Amino acid sequence: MNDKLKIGITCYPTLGGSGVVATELGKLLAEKGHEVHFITHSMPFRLGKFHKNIFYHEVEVSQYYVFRYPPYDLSLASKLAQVAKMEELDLLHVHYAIPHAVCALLAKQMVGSKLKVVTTLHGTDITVLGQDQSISDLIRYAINESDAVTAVSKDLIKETRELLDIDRDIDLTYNFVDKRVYYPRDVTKLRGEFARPEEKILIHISNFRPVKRVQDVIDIFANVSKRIPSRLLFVGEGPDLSKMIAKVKELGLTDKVTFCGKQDDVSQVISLADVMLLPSEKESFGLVALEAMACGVPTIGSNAGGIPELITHGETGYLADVGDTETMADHVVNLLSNQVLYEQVVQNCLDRARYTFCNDITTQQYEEIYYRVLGRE
Ligand code: U5P
Repeated sequence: MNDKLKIGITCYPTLGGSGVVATELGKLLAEKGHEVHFITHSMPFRLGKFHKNIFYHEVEVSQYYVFRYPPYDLSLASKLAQVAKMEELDLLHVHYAIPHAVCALLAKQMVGSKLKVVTTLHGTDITVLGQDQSISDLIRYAINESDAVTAVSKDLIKETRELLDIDRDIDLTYNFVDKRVYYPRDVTKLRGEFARPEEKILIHISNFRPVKRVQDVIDIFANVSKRIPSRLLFVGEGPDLSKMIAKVKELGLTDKVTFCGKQDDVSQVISLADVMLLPSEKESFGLVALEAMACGVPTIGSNAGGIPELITHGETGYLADVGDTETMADHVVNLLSNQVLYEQVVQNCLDRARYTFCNDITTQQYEEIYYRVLGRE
């Protein structure tokens, strides 16, 4: 089946794996000829330039004075219904159960059951909100009433079933990277601006939330830098950033660590690095590790959540228990001290990213789900 669809997409448009994946998926669907309507509170940051077949509808929140809290969720539901009607959308693909799936289900009630709702679970709505009794019934409702539900790792599916007592079908749709954007680049010149030729570069990219355990990144680097000449690059910003800047100073590592801040396009900076560090406490997938893998940069991190589904220990990177920074540092040193092993691991990364997590596979998988819910298989 290859008829073209009209798809509404709602996601968190700011930094974070779910918004990035939703935006990239929308761009790829548009390239395949589908009409894609982003319905969000601000422009998704990876949307970038003008694209044929992509439309953007901004959700404006009413500031009417009787509202103690501006009702974003109701404004979104109403906008989803409005766009669905006006543009004759076939379906809404919403990323995150709360509030997006709930809003989409309300829009569906307003528009009629021909409008289908596909919900993708990315993590936080299950692993954090799912534990909150006051909201778990609503999340369960959103999941059970969606026409299809997908999740980005087997671990997340398992957790959804256990925490929320869900037994409906959930499709596994791993995250993906666009191979035209993430590939190994020759960055010799740029690298010279960050490190001396004998120095190795370690990188960490995140939203600096406590769950990312950025402190562990510093501990790993402090250990590694005593054993091999190396530097650390941090990309991104978030709640723990200032604490981490202070920590780096306290440890006397300021000369070896660069905080690059938030970057809109990380594909080039990743290629500067020799390894990626991802020691998270929880991670439903770990998109940055995949972005690194596609650029030929192995990840050393924790075996939390969905990370082991992405990183095959000993083949495309190395994993240790959450908080075991010593073992992680040993893995970094072993890998970076053995050129033959390093080249093999890099090759494994490139193959795995290309054959297992590539944009073509995932886009087709989502299309099949759309056709299935619309009864057009
Ligand atoms: N990200 C950026 N710029 C930054 C920090 C993060 O684009 O400054 C992106 C990562 O490249 C990744 C996403 O696509 O945000 C974070 O995903 P995750 O690793 O939290 O799943």
